[in-house]
Amino acid sequence: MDTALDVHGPLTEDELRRLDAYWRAANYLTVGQIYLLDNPLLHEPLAPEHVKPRLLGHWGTSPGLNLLYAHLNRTITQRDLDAIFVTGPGHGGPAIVANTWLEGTYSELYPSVGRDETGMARLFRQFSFPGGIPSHVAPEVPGSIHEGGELGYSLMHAYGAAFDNPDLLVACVIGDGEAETGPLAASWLSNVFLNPARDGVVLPILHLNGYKIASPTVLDRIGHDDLMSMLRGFGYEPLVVDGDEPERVHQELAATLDRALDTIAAIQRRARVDGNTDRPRWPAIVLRTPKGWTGPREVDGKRVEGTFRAHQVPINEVRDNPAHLAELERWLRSYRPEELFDATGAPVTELTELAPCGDRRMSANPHANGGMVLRDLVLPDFRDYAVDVGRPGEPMAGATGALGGWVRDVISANPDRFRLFGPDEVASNRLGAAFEVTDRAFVGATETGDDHLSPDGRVMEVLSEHLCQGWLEGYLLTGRHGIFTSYEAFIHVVDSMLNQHAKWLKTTRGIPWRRPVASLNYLLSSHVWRQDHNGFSHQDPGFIDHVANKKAEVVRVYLPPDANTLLSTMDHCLRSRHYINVVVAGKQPAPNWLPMDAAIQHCRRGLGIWQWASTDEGQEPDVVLACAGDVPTLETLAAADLLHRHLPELKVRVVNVVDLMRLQPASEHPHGLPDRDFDTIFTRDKQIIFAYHGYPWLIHRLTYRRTNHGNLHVRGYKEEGTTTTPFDMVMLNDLDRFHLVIDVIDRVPGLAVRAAHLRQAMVDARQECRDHTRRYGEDHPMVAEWRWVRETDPTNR
Ligand SMILES: Cc1ncc(C[n+]2csc(CCOP(=O)(O)OP(=O)(O)O)c2C)c(N)n1
Ligand SMILES: [Mg+2]
Repeated sequence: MDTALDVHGPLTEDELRRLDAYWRAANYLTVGQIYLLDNPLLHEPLAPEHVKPRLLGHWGTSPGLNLLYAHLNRTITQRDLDAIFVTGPGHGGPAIVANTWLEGTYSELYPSVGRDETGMARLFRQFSFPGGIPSHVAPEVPGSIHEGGELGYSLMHAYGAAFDNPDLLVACVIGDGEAETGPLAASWLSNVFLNPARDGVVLPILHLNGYKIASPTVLDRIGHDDLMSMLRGFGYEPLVVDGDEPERVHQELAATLDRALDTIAAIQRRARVDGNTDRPRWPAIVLRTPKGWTGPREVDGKRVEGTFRAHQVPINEVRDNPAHLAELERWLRSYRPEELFDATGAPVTELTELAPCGDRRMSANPHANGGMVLRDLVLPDFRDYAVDVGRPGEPMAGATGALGGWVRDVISANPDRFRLFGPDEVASNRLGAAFEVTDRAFVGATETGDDHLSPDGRVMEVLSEHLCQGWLEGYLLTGRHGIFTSYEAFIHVVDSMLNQHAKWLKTTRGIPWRRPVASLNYLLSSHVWRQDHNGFSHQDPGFIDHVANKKAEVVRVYLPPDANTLLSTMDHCLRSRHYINVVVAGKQPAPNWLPMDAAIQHCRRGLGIWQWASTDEGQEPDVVLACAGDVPTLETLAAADLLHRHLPELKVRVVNVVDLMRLQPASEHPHGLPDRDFDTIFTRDKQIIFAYHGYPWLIHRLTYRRTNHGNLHVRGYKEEGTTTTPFDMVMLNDLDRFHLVIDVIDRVPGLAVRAAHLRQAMVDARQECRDHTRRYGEDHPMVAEWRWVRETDPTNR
């Protein structure tokens, strides 16, 4: 600030001067990170060798982020707020890094980057530098729960963090370009699910700097009134700060933040003290300031400040172009670093005093390092919810229905740290028992006849897979637990979000100060094989393939074949940390194979021989029938039954796989079965007919290094489907019992001739079953009523 000002606002002249100095310091440190290799305090005239050879990073968003960070610090200190900062335009990484360094957190966690001249030089050098730190608000950045590399998820992460955190303020900066993404556009709805009494608060701050990379932003150009109407329509009270004169903007922003925080406090008081649960109108700030503010106005005759040209590095070819070098030096010196840093390079006391202390610093807030505040779930004993399996295949019961009772009691036992998320499918996925103890969270208007809606609900149902995923990620990253239940086909909607979360988990594993968080658990029901109401559009088991591409140490895929194995699997998943667990299970009535003890044993093994279904005990098998998934397991057992009846001399081994990653070699995945064990179970040279839930190629990918891979033949979903009966679906994909028998006959040496009659009978059976569906509209009794009848010793299961 060059002169004393006559701008009115809540800041005294001294406060204004100090806030502005803080902002200048953060801006200086941001530009330093983008440009400088050396000479961090400009003690010498800037020379080409002081400048990085590759100029990388994003300047445009940074001054706005720095401004907001400094002002939030002021309110945190003044009101003793518990606050975290979510940076939607995460490409503004150097801005947030600068602030964490000013607060001291950065040097506490990375002592080699101290708050002195040497540390500052390292801070600058490491940014976007080989072997250094990434350019975004990546996991390495203290206080970050949101890297902001893939745009669109800031506001949903912010809401996820606020749920069940009544004292937390989540300040969420949303890029105006980011606001054009589908996920962000849906995120405004989140306030309808936020309970002002029980949850914390999100303060959305739309950073309307007018541009994205190369174009103006839609929200900047639809006109002020429409933007205000949009935000009001979503239930917010928009508060606008608009300007390009620093002193005026400082005063306006300080006044606006005060107003927003007063409103928030009043809303919370109304809900918490007066018990008023009406949907409040939460404040949202619109900050309209120039993109690349305080940067070069013009470069090479073209306007830069306040345009899209400020997005990344506004002055290029600095090492070779003396005019550019001079312009960079002028820009850096415009922040007057000599006033901001002392002789040692440390920020002057006047600045450090402005930052909050200890855990109140947004960069040190424990909520942003969720594992630090994570508490284990109280888990009821899943054995108490077991389906009583007397003999294999009985009783018929839906797996997710059996799980529902346990999930209900998990909700009851953990009223402040567990939620169930789903796009309107909790009841449809047979987890409706949850509604015996809770409701769907909802603070919108309710009408008579609505089913289980309440502001206190712990089931988060919104028809947006993006929101379910984003809320859950935010909830997990701030130290809580949850399950996301969805249709198998439509979970692909969040493929890309899963990528980002998997990257976050992988990276944070290698950051010592980041504590492990609870796993992200998907329960995919309504799966490919049982789309009785629906059809081809609802049939896609490829999410598993997508997940299998991710780093082995963070992904797990489970295909429990029945209710008891599902219970055991989910208990395991909710206890696990820092993984992405994908569980696929059926919701329709289906045979149950294993009593609870055997189910637990089987899940511990991950895959194993089902002795009771096999006929090879004590001998070499002639063929291995392997299966993974509930429907393939049923077809495999029915095929084993046919083989036993018609070819009693054939020695059949039945292997079931629950934990798909067991198929990989131990060198590829921590769950991988050692080769010797794999060879023992799958043999080194016998034919393997593998009935798999999803696309067959995945089984080949996972097993291609195994000794006996050449004899492995996989049946699975091959993109054939329609609205038809369950058995017709498996027939359409050649996964049915008759086809599996045909596969055995065709593959096992010597059978082709000997079993020609049986083969023909199988072809005929398929035709008969197909005809039956066309004539009667349901499956033939020979399959619908098939039950496992072979006598077995129950202790062998
Ligand atoms: C989903 C997604 N699409 C595209 C990009 C590439 N990208 C990076 S920054 C950016 C522009 C962002 O503009 P805005 O949100 O307005 O941020 P700011 O102006 O503050 O830099 C784009 C398109 C991305 N990171 N993520
Ligand atoms: Mg923008």
